[in-house]
Amino acid sequence: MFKTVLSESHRLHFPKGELSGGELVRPFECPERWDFIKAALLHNGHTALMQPGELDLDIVAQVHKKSYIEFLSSAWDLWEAEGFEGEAIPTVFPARRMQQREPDYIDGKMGYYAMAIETAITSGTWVAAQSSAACAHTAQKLVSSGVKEVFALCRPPGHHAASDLYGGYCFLNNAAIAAEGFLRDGADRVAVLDIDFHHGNGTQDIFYNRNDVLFLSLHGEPAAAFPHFLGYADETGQGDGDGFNINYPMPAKTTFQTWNLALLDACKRIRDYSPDAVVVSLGVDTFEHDPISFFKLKSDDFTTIGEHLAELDTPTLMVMEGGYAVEEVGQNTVNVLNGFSAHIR
Ligand code: Q9C
Ligand code: ZN
Repeated sequence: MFKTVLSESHRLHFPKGELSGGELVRPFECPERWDFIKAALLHNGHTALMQPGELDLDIVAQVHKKSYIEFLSSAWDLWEAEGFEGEAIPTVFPARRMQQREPDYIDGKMGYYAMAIETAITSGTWVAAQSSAACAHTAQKLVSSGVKEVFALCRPPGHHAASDLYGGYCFLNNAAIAAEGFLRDGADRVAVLDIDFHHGNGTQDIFYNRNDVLFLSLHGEPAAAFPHFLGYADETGQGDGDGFNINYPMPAKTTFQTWNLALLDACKRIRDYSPDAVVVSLGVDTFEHDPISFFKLKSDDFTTIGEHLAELDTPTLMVMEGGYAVEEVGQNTVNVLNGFSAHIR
């Protein structure tokens, strides 16, 4: 049985609008995702639920820049103080050949720290983002203390958030915070395996120059899929991190047969690295009916994924990322956990 760390505070982040196809639509990343996952956990006998402890701000500060944390914690207040009526969304960006300096004015700050604008900031966003990170951190502590089946039901997700960038529904990088936690608690090497449909640009960026965290990501190829500007196979790391970043971009309509070959290769690379802990950025937006993604995985395939993860035979933390086929997101997620449970020693 999995132990799940989760917090009702996720509900404090629920923007009314997401800019998609030129319209403000109801966000794909919505509170019901969490409800369906929780329901599926209980339905499958994973009844051990716990709330996170206090968030360790030192660990957050290890992953994110001080100025970015300051921005996230004050953005809504600055936005409101301007008298703006809508949710906080940027309109202007430090594009090519422009200055990369943080402006004083909130409109400028928004664009300075955004990597995408579908993600609105609202009054409860910062508290919700911290509660999500706290779930990852508390869950990591459980794994470090020897608990074998641990799931951080993080919402909002985290893997698009870099040290100083938010977007793609993400604010704090929960998986990176967990990885740092493992290192702090004695691990020499940690692998972060990102199986969300989207490239984990934030996590890649955070660890790009380091060899104590191996980052591997299976995702829709950037030429066709969000986040579009990172995630190519030739991004292999830099400096000390050279060779410790591995991307598996795949084209539209990729089926489990092909995707699984990438997973098996990633598992082999993880074994060669011999980490003390594995963090799985667990997105289930690879599902065939996901509304914003283009892979073709079926519900049963998620069970097989869990089995392969168990075969790594390494202390593992599952961290929730994306998955937007709301009614199926719960069972697909729990299938991964069930496959893992059935195969761990
Ligand atoms: N019209 C995660 O899965 N927009 N983030 C895609 C939709 C952004 C996904 C285009 C998708 C972000 C954690
Ligand atoms: Zn995703």
